[in-house]
Amino acid sequence: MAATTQSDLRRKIRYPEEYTSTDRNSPDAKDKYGTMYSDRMHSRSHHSMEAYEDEVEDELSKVHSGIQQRRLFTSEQCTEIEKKIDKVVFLASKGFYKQHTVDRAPLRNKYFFGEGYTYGSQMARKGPGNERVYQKGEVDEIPGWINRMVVKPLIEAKLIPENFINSAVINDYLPGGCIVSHIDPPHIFARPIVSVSFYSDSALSFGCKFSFKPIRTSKPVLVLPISRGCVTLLSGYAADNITHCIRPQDVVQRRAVIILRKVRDDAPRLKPELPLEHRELGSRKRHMRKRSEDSDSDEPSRVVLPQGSSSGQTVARVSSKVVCLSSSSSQEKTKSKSESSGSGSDPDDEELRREVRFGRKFKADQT
Ligand SMILES: O=C(O)CCC(=O)C(=O)O
Repeated sequence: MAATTQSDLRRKIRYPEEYTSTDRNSPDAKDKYGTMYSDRMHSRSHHSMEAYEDEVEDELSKVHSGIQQRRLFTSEQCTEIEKKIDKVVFLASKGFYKQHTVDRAPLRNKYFFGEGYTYGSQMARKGPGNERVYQKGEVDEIPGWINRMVVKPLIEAKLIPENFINSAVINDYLPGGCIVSHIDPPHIFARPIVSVSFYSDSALSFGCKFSFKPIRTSKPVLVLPISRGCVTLLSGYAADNITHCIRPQDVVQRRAVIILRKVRDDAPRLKPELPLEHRELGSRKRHMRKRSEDSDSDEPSRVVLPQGSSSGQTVARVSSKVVCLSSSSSQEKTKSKSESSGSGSDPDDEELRREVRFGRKFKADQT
C-alpha cells in the first residue's frame, strides 16, 4: 500500500516538477505532503546528485522494508469498532477507568489497556531507556471487544502470532492533534508494533523534527498514508532506527488508532504503589513533582536516534511522546471510581457492570 517504487523515486528526485499529484493515496502522495528530499535536492550540485540519490534510495528502502500494511477491516466493521471506541470514551468521561488507563490532553486522549507505561513528562528520570511499565493491574484489562473484533482478525490474517498482544492503546485525536516524533521504547515493546486506524484517513510521518510555540515540523523522510481500516506493522529499521509521528496537519477530522503491542517479559516495571495508608501523601507528592516537571514541558524529553540513521538530516534528537499544542500541565487525569476488576473476570462483563453501576449512580444523581 502506498509504496513508491525505487525507479519512481529516482526519477522523482531528479525531476520533481513532473510530480504534482494531489491524491494522497497515489504513489506520488509525498509531493503533496512534501518530504525533505525535494528541498535537499536544490542545494546539490549535479555531480553529487548520483551519490545523493543512492543515499535517499538506501534510507527509503530500509524504512519501507520495515513497514507492512494491509486493508483488513471493511467500512462496516470499522463502524462497529468505532461505536466501541465511543463507548470507551464515554466510560472514561464518567471516571470508570483506573487512573493510569486514561491520559488526557486537549487534542488527543489515550486509553491504556492490559499494560501501561510512563513516558514524556510522566517519567521520573527523563530520557530514552527510562520508560517503565506500571505494575500489573494498574491499568484496566484489554476489553473483550478489542480481542474479538481487532486482535482476532489480525491473528487469522497471520499478521501476528496468537497470544502475542498484551497491550492495547487507543489514541483518540481531534483535528490538529498529534503525537511527536518518537521510537516506541525497544526495552518495553517487542516488534512488530501494530496499529489499526479508525474514523478518518491520516498519515504516519517518519524522520521528522518537531519544534514548539508555535508547533512546527520539519519535512519528513517518508509520509505514509494510513487510511481508515488499515493495519500498519512496524519492525526493523522503521521501528528502531527512525522516528515516527503524527503531524498536526495530518489530522483533519477526528481520528483514532488502536495500537497493539507486546510488552516484553523483561521490560522494567515501576516499583509497587505505596500501601493504601500512605497513598494520600504519595499522590500529593506525585502531583507536585508532575507540576514542576510540566513547567518545562515545551521542551519535551528527548530520544536520541542511533548514529547516522537519518540520511544527513540533523540527526533527529527528537522529542518523545508529549501532548501537542498545549502544556501537559493542563492534562486532567481521570480519577478512577471503579473497583478493580477481579483477575480472570471477563473484561466485557466488567465493562457491562460499570455501565450498570453508572446507570444507578446517574439515576441517584438525578433524584
Ligand atoms: O496514531 C498513530 O497511528 C501512531 C501513534 C503512535 O505512534 C503512538 O501512540 O505511539
